[in-house]
Amino acid sequence: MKLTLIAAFAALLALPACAHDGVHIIDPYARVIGPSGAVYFRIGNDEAVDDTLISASSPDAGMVMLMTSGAGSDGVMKMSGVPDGFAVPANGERVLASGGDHVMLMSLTRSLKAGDMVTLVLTFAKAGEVQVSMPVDNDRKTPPAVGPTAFDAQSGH
Ligand SMILES: [Cu+2]
Repeated sequence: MKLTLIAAFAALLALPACAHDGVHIIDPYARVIGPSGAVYFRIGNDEAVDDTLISASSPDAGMVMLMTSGAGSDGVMKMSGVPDGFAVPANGERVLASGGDHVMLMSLTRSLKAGDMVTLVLTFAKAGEVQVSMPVDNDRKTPPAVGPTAFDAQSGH
């Protein structure tokens, strides 16, 4: 009995520290061009209910918006705001990636270079606030969520 308890306790300790309130942020990074930037990451949801990323803020930016990139009806790639937020399916994942969904940083409060850390506070409908830090990495490539990566080279995201 005692041995079983110790084994169970050891297994608990081995759990990753990110098991908080159902959602966790995977592989976040920021791409910065001048006074603005775009942040990409994956959102994992371990809960049996859907969640939604409804807003974001950052001490490093004057304004933060949830945005998506994609081709308009005229075929031209453009960005637009996502007022309803990013839905994250139950027991699933939502990918924010170059050429698609992203968190936009505007009016950066300091100049950021490669390797600098950026802090984001993400607000989820169910999980509440999740704070995440990520490096600036303008060279990292993620697979485009939608459309060609050519848009990426032109706009910075
Ligand atoms: Cu944008």
